[in-house]
Amino acid sequence: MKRAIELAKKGWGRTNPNPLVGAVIVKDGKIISEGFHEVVGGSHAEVCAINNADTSVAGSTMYVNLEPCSHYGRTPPCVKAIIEAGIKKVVVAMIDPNPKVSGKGVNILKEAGVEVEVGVMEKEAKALNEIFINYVVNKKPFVIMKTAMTLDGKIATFTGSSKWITGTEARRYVHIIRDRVSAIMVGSNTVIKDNPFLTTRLENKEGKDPVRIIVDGKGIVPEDSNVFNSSSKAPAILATTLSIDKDKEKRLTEKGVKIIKTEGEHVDLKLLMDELYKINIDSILLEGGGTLNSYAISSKIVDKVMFFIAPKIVGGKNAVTPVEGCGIDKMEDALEIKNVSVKEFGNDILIEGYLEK
Ligand code: AOF
Ligand code: ZN
Repeated sequence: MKRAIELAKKGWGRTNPNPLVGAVIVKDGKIISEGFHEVVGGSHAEVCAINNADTSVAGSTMYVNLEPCSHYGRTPPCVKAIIEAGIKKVVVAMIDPNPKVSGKGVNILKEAGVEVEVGVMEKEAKALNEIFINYVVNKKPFVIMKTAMTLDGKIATFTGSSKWITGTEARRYVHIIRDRVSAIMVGSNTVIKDNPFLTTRLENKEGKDPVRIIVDGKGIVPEDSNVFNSSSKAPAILATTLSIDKDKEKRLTEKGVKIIKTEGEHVDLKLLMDELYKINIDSILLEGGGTLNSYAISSKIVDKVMFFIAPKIVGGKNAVTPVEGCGIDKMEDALEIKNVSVKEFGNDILIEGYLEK
């Protein structure tokens, strides 16, 4: 199962909004075949493993990190392929949270006389597919708020200088995350101040750019900003309100920018999430700044946080912090981060954890 999970990770950033799945076929104590889900719409991991076998898989055991599917979707059901191949036993890490499958896959296998064991490395399998689980259960994109701050909690100096807070290893990891998620989201201030491309730059692999989402209620982001003019194949989305200038909206649309509008003075982030879910965006890396972060937290759209901390002190009471807005008044109301874990990147540390919504 460990190997199946390792294989599943090869699909990172390519299977969205579908799950990461790996499958291993074992016969007489030896691995005789392996497969993983490479790309959304492509063959499922189980079918890849069966097709990749050089010898007969009849009488073998399959290890797979997600319950085999029972439905006709983009591809025919995997349970059918497993039964027809004569596989004797299937070891599954977790039941599929997708209501189209959930439990039905296991039942069909059992009815056909295939032995099934469920729950092997379940915790690891659920962590691996946290984005997919949230997508099919909550029908929302999984939002990861990422920030890089100094030891004294600043995301820039008082003059706005922010290049660079963290070192190369930490920044490289952020690009790996950009490669895995469907979209990246920033506020208008970040685009105006930093003029970022919001693309993925990896060293030894071709990266996949995420869809670039700019939250700009007033419609003030300049049309010549890099996000609207780069050669990236990934679409740009401007999330704004009805107050955007009609001619500007027209010109941006002609450039290929998708405009999503909500009513009211500010972009309604919850409604925006519903719209993004509808276009298959299963995950969003929220890269600030402080105002959008605060608004995202108060709108309860954030699922996970990633705080990179660099061992530097910049000071300054006007230097911005990762979460601006008004803040809460009582410490007992502070947002608590659950399942906290810590990683090191060079001299920087990363604290990750989850928000209860
Ligand atoms: C995958 N890859 O390896 C497995 C999946 O959209 P479809 O028709 O490809 O079906 C997707 C569903 O199939 C998915 O939500 C999950 O429930 C199940 N298993 N999906 O994309 C795989 N094993
Ligand atoms: Zn399947």
